[in-house]
Amino acid sequence: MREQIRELARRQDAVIMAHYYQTEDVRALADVVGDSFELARRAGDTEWETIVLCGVKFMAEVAKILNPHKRVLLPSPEAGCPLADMASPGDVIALKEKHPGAAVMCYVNSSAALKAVSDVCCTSSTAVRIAAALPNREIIFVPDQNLGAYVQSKLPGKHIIPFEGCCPIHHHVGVEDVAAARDTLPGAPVLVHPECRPVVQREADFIGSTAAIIDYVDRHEYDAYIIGTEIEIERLLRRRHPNKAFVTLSPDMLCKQMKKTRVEDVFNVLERGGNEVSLTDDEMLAAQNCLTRMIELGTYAR
Ligand code: CIZ
Repeated sequence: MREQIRELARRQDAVIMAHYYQTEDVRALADVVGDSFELARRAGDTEWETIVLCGVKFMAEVAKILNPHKRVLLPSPEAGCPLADMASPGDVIALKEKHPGAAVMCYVNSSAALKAVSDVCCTSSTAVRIAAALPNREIIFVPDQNLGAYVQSKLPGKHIIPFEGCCPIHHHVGVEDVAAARDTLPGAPVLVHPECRPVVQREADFIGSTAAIIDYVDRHEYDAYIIGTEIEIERLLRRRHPNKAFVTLSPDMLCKQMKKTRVEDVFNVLERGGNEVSLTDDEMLAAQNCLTRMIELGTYAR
């Protein structure tokens, strides 16, 4: 099936992109593997006619908004992100009325409608630098409260007004999980994602996006690491560093939505078509500015 997928992609001038949280067999099909920022950036760069986005709905929407004339296919159309639907445009409008001088920054894990009412978008790898680059002191941050708190901790001169959303996978881990993991792998550094709660962030040796966590392990010489993000990152790191030990903070850090895409779905979407992301011109136009600003400020930030 792998061969057939490659051939179908070649004939349709399609690029296959996969998020780090996709399973190994799906990532192995991809021309580009990365975090949301990298996928968004490369989707905009690419000369291909079709983008097959192995990830969740908001990622495919981002690719489409940045490339309105391309065909963007989501192999598993039911793969969503619970965080993306936590805040509505109405919530942002209400916050804007309360804080008229504030910029609205929205995490990429959000709907196209939320991006349309935001001034700038960000990913976890770019949030701090993009917030720092904004002229406003007050920033309404939607929808992830923990990433908002992380940005606030890094930029005390700013006033971050967080929305109360969260990623259930990251939010549910606690300090007791950190203590248990430290007992399992004594001396191993604890690397956590900023979607974890501030109490957990404070216990960590390093806080960073998936790309930053992978980079940290690549650059350090410890024998073992404790990983505080979706379990696929531990699996990816094990393959990359077979002589090192890894443990994820909790076995529950598994995003079922990210695991919905199977190799067969990639085959089916290329062979039969369908599952094409469809947004109206108005929806795309309204959300575009916030994403192009993210790419500009985020690329500079990297
Ligand atoms: O930005 C992303 O792709 C997500 C969901 C996490 C991360 O830190 O890469």
